[in-house]
Amino acid sequence: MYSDYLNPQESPLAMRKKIALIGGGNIGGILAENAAYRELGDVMMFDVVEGLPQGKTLDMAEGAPLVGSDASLRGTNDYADIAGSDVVIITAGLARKPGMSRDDLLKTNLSIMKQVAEGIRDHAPEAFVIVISNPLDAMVYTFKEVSGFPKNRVVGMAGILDSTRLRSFLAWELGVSVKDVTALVLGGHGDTMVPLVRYCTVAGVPISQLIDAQRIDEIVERTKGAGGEVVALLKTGSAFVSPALSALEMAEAYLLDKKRVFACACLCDGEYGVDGLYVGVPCVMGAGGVERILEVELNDQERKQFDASVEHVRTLVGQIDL
Ligand code: TXD
Repeated sequence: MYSDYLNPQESPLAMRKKIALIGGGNIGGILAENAAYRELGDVMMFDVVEGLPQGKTLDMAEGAPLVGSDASLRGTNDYADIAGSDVVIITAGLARKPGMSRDDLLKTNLSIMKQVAEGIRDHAPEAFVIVISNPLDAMVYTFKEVSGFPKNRVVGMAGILDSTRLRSFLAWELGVSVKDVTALVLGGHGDTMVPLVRYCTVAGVPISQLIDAQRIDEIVERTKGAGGEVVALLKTGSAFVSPALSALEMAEAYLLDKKRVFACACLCDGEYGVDGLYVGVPCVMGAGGVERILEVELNDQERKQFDASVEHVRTLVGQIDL
């Protein structure tokens, strides 16, 4: 029985942080592997499928000597095992199939998120929670409402992924290092997302000086459709490596108090003229979780696109019956 398996590092004296992963599927597996192998913290993977989290984490734990990691990796079907988690990352829920929008997942994933929120509220009430499940803006809102956690400890992973995708496309276009490209994508995590081209740079140089306007528009459209592009190719699910790596940047910023600036789905209470909704905005992330939201200047066109994106989120959230 798995419960007989005792990971020697699973000691009450372990000084590592504890990272719980709710959902042990495609993204959950990448999260577990990278979090443990980077020794970001000890990993506890939860899933409703018997054996899935136990088997995945046992396999990873057995490979640990090859990467020199001493972080523990455990799987469970019991929420009690996430007790004491510093960070909880939620991927529980269905993923898209070709032809589906993120919004099509609302009904099914809403009932899952309610269950997950209760489990985390009851067993890891002090954790910093990163929601990944789609439709993201509605799922993170649901978690906040059901759990009652403070807004600085509930955040959605989306804009950082969309911004990262835009960074990649720009770097490939210009033949430059991805390290030197910065990009910012705000708004809802869907077709109405708002890539802020004016704030995209290569080593501080605005991309408008380096790429013609028509090509920039094409790259912006690819960014908006990037998730769907992967779904169409995979046919059996959605992107899972880049989302996992994006969420780990957020978890690391919290655990190591890095004061990173990311576009994340944060609860806006008046910022950007938005009240009581989670939408993608730039925030400072550190030991205080979402420590503050940065309000950047938007021109008329950007403001119009942002407001339209917010309205889409508001309509989606309006369908939630808690
Ligand atoms: O940028 C973003 N936020 C998006 C999010 C990027 C990519 C994927 N996005 C969404 O993440 C996707 O649309 C899904 O809603 C989630 C998870 O995607 P993943 O690809 O990891 O899905 P899988 O492989 O189907 O894994 C989901 C796991 C699976 O193992 C189920 O058994 C489990 O969730 N599951 C549950 N775990 C806990 N509790 C409950 N109730 C539950 N139901 C299913």
